[in-house]
Amino acid sequence: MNKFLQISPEVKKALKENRPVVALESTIISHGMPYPQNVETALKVESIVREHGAIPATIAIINGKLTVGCTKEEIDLLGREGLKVTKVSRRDLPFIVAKGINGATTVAATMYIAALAGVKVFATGGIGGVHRGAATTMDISADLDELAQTNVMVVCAGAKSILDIGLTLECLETRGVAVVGYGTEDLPAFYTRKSGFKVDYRLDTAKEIALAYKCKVDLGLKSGMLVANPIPEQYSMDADYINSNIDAALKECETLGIHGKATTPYLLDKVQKLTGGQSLDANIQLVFNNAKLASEIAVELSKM
Ligand code: PSU
Ligand code: MN
Repeated sequence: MNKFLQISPEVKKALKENRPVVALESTIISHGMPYPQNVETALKVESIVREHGAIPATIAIINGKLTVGCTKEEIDLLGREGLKVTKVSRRDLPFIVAKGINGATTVAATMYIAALAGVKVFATGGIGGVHRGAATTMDISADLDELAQTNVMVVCAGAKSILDIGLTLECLETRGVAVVGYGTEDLPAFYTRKSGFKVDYRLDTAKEIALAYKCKVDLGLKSGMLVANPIPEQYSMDADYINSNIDAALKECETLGIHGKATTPYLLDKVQKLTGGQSLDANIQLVFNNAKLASEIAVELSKM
């Protein structure tokens, strides 16, 4: 075991017994949602995972340790401290570990730590991708390169239109990462069920998704897999409404000259403010929905 890993006794036992475990990220807690909804959501997601027969493993850096299976107190701390907690992507890991401080892990860093611990399935809301205007800014999330090299399946709600969805798909294709649509041919766009872009493979059951992932591993292909799960109909937002607010947020981001790792959290917060919290509600519901699917996939995988 890696000397910086700290796996909770419950997760350690589940992994040893080959029982289903679902990884959960922490940037979504500290930088993706306001307090106290962030903590409430994180704890509820854990209980949804349990209700569906898997063990939740919220991942973060706590006092410099790569922690797999945060306690309730640690989740509360990550949520309360919010933006004060360093957002940690792959490149940041050694520095936060060296300093022995706390860090909220992005999809990339969470995947890396999950793989070190032996967790195969990870649920979140949205991944980072190719930002709009990336042709000049080169703003492409490290999440995409992590998906290219780390054996963890990520269940998300598709790509948000704060990103350039078409270019994000191109980047994934180049990196050998398949995008699976759960019960859909159309890639979901986070707040809405459709983006107008096609997924690579439509699979309709958790079992089929688990089998495809198992075949990928058995083929010796070292990469992630992206599963896109559409937001439940009753929580999906009007496409024109959300997109016009995203456009306004993007414009403001550009005017203020926000760039680098601050971009994604800024856009998420701005969109939440512009929609009066409506997008936050949708965000919370889609995370619940992804936690359920990821748990079902982890259960199927543990039987194979
Ligand atoms: N998209 C969301 N919510 C989030 C994020 C993305 O809808 O919380 C977070 C995830 O942790 C993701 C990170 O890995 O933002 C991507 O940041 P960046 O674009 O800086 O790589
Ligand atoms: Mn970026």
